[in-house]
Amino acid sequence: MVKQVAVLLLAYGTPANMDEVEAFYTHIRHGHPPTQELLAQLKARYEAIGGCSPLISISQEVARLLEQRLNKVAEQDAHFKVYLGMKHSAPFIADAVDQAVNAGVDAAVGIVLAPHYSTMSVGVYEEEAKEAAHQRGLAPVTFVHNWHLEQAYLDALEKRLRQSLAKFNEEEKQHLKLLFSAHSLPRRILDVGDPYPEQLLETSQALAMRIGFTDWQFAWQSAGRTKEPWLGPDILEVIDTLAKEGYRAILDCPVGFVSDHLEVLYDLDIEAKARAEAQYIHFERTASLNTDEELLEALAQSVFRALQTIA
Ligand code: FEC
Repeated sequence: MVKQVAVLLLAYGTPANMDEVEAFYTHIRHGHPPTQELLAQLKARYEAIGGCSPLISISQEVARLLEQRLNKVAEQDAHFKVYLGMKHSAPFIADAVDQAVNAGVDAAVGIVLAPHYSTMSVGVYEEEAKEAAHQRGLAPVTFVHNWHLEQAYLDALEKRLRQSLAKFNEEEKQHLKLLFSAHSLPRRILDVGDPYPEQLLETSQALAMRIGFTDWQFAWQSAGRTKEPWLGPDILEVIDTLAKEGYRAILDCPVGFVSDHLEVLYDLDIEAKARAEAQYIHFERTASLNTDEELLEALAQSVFRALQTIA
């Protein structure tokens, strides 16, 4: 008999339009509404990228293509259905689980569209998915914790790094700093030995080695506007320091993100770029993976590996 496998493909979420920004922000802030000032600032960031983040449409396309890929490659005794669930906006993680329950499946695999594990990111998706599955009587969810060294993911980023390096002239390349960046998290994750910083460095190191580049460093980006300290240095500070050191070219590879969304289109393309250009630095960032074949391959391989652990 053909085994029915649900893949819960999970992503951050985004407001569908400007009217939903407040509800989205309140959800991110664990039910605490933002001040009018913070809300206005967030709305201004969405307006600056055209009013809407492409995160949901890209994630929906990834879900569709991943389902096709899994069914093309898989052996005949498994049939995959991919259900997209968001942490902070509809369709929520529980909605994806509902769909899987209604379809009646024999096994479920959860994977997040974020390659690196943190108790505060992937750990939360996992908890929510498992809780929803448990409450609704879905098969136990086997979770992919991280896929930050998956070959196809590294291949895709290596290709993008090489494409971006070609945008600098020879003189700029002589004095170019390569940055790798990811969403910052509150510094307290270090107290629990969270693997997030280490996994990000592993990805960065592997990529720098692949392209034979030694002048690189890691920078954090997009820290939340909360009172507690966040991991640093922030990419904006790093740009200022590099300007003082005389760098005139920076290439940033946001390894922690897979798609275009607010934190890439605003924080890097608008804010970081402006900060660099004000100091006469040529700033580029690698193109997002979005619906790239190699991203789909990395996700598919991770799902197959997870399935082997339950077979
Ligand atoms: O395009 C969009 O509309 C959504 C872009 C977006 C992505 C994203 C990914 C991650 N976040 C992570 C951690 C945190 C923590 C907080 C937090 C806050 C925000 C705020 C916005 C936001 N994040 Fe985000 N994140 C995106 C957007 N993030 C907007 C509010 C910022 C503010 O305070 O003004 C703090 C709240 C909390 O305690 O939860 C922590 C991590 C990722 C990467 C992994 C993933 O995608 O899940 C980690 C995309």
